[in-house]
Amino acid sequence: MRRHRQGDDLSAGVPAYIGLGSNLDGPSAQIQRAFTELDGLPCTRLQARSHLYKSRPLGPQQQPDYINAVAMLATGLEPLALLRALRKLEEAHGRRRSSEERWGARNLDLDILVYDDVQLDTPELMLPHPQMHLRSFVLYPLAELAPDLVIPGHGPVQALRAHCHTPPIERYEEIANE
Ligand code: A4P
Ligand code: MG
Repeated sequence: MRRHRQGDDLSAGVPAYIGLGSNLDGPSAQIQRAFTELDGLPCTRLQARSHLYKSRPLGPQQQPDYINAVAMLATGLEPLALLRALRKLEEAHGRRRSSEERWGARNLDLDILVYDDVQLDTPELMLPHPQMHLRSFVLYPLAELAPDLVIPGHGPVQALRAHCHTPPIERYEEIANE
């Protein structure tokens, strides 16, 4: 997974957890590609990735099921620089925000769930992600990577997952030709 790139200061990296979601244009392939692309961001490496999970959409129901996963990064990018880099990846996957309804179908959604111990409350970036403790499609994959991680004000991921059943979720076994 690791590729050394000259000029990267990897020792300065902090842990950041990214939620990946897709329900259009071959969702599992979109997510797999995004893992590789995350590992290719400047000053960033992919430390770990969860399995893929499948769930019904939260929000408007007239859209395909979602595939979700979580990636753990070590990154030297500041939070806003990371957010902007994630937006570029979303756009490279063909995502066009202006044509989307809120919580509507998308090729790729990349949310920063947790960035080190940073807490932020601005319209552009909220950390930790404000809905993460309520969402099965975040908590199940995140619990694989960081069960003891404490979400400020809510508790450890593993305990939150044990009480979260919305939306119903299952591990997604990859099938060729999806
Ligand atoms: N923003 C603020 N904080 C953050 C953060 N921590 N990470 C801002 C990323 N973005 C953050 O996001 C809207 C705005 O949130 C951005 O301008 C950003 O600066 P967006 O990606 O443009 O739009 P969105 O993702 O449609 O909006 P929203 O409300 O964040 O949606 P969610 O919460 O991402 O939910 N059902 C299933 N089963 N699986 C899913 O993955 N996803 C959604 C979208 C709905 N239903 C789902 C799933
Ligand atoms: Mg988003």
